[in-house]
Amino acid sequence: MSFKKTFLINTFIITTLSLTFFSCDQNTGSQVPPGIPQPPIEGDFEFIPELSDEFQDNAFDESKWFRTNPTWLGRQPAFFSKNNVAENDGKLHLTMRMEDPPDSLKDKGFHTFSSAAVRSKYTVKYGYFEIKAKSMNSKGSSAFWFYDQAPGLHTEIDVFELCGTGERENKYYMNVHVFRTPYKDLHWSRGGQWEAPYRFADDYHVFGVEWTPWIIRWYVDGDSVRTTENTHWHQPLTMNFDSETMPNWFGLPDESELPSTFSIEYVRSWRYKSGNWMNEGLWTNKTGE
Ligand SMILES: [Ca+2]
Repeated sequence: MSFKKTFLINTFIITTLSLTFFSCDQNTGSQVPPGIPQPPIEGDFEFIPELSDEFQDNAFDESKWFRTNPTWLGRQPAFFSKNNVAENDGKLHLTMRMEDPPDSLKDKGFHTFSSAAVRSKYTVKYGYFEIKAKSMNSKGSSAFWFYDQAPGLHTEIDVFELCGTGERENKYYMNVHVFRTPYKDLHWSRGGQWEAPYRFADDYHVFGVEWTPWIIRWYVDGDSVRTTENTHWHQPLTMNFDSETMPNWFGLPDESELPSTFSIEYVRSWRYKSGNWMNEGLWTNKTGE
């Protein structure tokens, strides 16, 4: 068989397989891989079904996710309401709206706004994680982040916190926080920022984070936008999507902007298959600073 003929046949087979292996989501027109999704970066990865969801069922998966943050009521003045979390049209939706809080929250600084949070029931340490999402078109935050609190450890990795309108509407904020270590009870953070040539509330984009014992690297639509040394983030963390009012940072949303919705087309997660470092906490600086 000539090379050309082989090439043409191979091309035909690959094209046919590609068409066969990707079904089209009729609601959104997006491509949904029916098999096990492959990570877009190189590495010895395995898929984590417990921390992945295509949100195609129109039914919120209670086996994977809490419909709120079970240990936090929200950032005042907005309180987390389970009614603001919905799965439909192949997406997970988190909404912020004007709403008076229940009486039990009124003396805790909550008023005027309700918001939404989804937290994973599983924790993970290291891997590659990505979501396809569109931010709220308001000053309510849209965030994808990891954290957990334990007696001697409280750390956080923010893949993004977005402010949908105003002067920050194209700013991509990537912070890592340390609140507590076995060595020190002191909050500090290391921030990073990238500026997009578009508004995050206008369209869906793919946001990823690569978390290894050595580095944390952020991706937007496949391009690396920041890398920082991993000096402290060696704790199994929960995965979170939420929206908060940020009165001291973004400013409160204007009434005319609400309700607004942070929509997530999918979340996909992979962990590293092997490596002796998987169960080690590699503290580079044991003073906790
Ligand atoms: Ca979807």
